[in-house]
Amino acid sequence: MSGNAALYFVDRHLRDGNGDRPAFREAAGQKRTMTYGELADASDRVSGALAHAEIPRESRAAMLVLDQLEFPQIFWGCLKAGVVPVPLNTLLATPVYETILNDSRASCLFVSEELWPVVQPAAEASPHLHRIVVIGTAPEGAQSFADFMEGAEPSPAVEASEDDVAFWLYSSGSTGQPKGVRHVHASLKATADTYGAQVLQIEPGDVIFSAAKLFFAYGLGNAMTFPMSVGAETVLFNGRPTPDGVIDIIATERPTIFCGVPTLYAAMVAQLESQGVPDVKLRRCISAGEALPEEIGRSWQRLWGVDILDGVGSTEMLHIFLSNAPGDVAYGTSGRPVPGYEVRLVDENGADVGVGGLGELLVRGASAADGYWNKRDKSRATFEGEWTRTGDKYELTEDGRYVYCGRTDDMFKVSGIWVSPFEVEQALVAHPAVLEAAVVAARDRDGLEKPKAYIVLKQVETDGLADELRDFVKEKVGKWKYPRWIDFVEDLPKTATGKIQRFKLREDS
Ligand code: 3SK
Repeated sequence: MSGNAALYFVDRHLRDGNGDRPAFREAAGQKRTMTYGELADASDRVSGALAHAEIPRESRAAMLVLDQLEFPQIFWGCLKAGVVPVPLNTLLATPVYETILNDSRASCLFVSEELWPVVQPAAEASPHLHRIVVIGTAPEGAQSFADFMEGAEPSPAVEASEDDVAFWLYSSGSTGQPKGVRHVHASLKATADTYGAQVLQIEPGDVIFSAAKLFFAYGLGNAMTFPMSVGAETVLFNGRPTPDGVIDIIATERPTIFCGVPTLYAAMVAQLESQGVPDVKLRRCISAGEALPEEIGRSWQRLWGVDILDGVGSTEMLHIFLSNAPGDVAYGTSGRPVPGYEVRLVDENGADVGVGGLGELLVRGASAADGYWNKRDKSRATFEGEWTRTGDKYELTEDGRYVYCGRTDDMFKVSGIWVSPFEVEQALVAHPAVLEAAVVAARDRDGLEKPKAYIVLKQVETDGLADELRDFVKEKVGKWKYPRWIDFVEDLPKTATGKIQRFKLREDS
């Protein structure tokens, strides 16, 4: 039996007579729907069209695609063709897309028409791209998705080993240099069998809505592989998940499972406390991306009568490996290892750390990535045999739960997505008014981390400069990375060798 994951997640539903079951529905735009049978057919045709376009097996197909029906069609179509889809964060800036297109040497790009302007300069400069397929109206030099699919001969899934690389996801590194994380076919089923089946306990009758997008490993499991592992239905939303918009979608689409991140939960709680909760029965809510503040979990429970299961995962492990579980929730902790995963805490010398001590979290499980693309040193430093280093510091409590205590480096997450202080600093110093910049994580009113910048100017501060710098960072490195607070200072604290002492700024912030 072939190990191609598309056979299990897509075609199995046809064999089981479930082709008519609803698989995806869109909550916005054209509000289209798609059954499992329609997805099987569309992904066969994507596979055939890739072959017709002579996109070779194992080459990369970059996907800058919103949460819309074409996302699963393209993703599974690539797997069927043996082409490696690389879903990309839709919030990045042009220079980062340029880096990724060069690093991955993607031969093909699928892009939603709304996102074409931001990737266009990078796509046009890429020496590797042979084909650009735009979902919507195609500009010159590109092909529309409708044309790409027109008359494509369906092509069934190629034979693949479970250990063949199936897809990549890009994760940002501590220097802001994105790393291509290579995942094999077997990892998808491994996360569905562990977290999906045993913590989320997803069932065929569930309707799932994930505010975290499909390009993110967390969203890919929540909104695609977990529901597809049992024949459940997903609500897709192609817009920005604002608290208002998400509450509205829950009220109208009536999901049974909701997946969010702490920043969004905090904003939704504030809103729901004044406007009241829609009359919808959510049976499961989950959170990941960064540690959920205790008070947000408790308030959500009071409002909806359902706990938020807070967990921690990583792009390298594909999904959540440490989590609170139904009936076993301790707010303020990341819970216990998900069945199927083992974790360890180690000190700087690699010695195991016991209850009450602080150590780096290492994890072992079947969904670990095969390594980073073209980054041998980083792969060796992260994937130590069967154990994967997370870079997170944790403490183990007497009752076997893990409590998050920060990063081993300066990285932090905003709305569940990594931010490298170094990368934001580089963006700031590229502005003509900035002499030096240092960025640290500071906590907002909900206790969630956001970038704060300390800036030494070349000139005196002018009106509107802080806002101009925020826009500049958004443009250069990504929309979520801009500093929420900016302090203009005379100088920055430095070591004798000139390194910025971020810890001093952190004490201050
Ligand atoms: O950040 C997380 O906690 C996470 C969870 C699931 C999948 C991927 C990630 C990064």
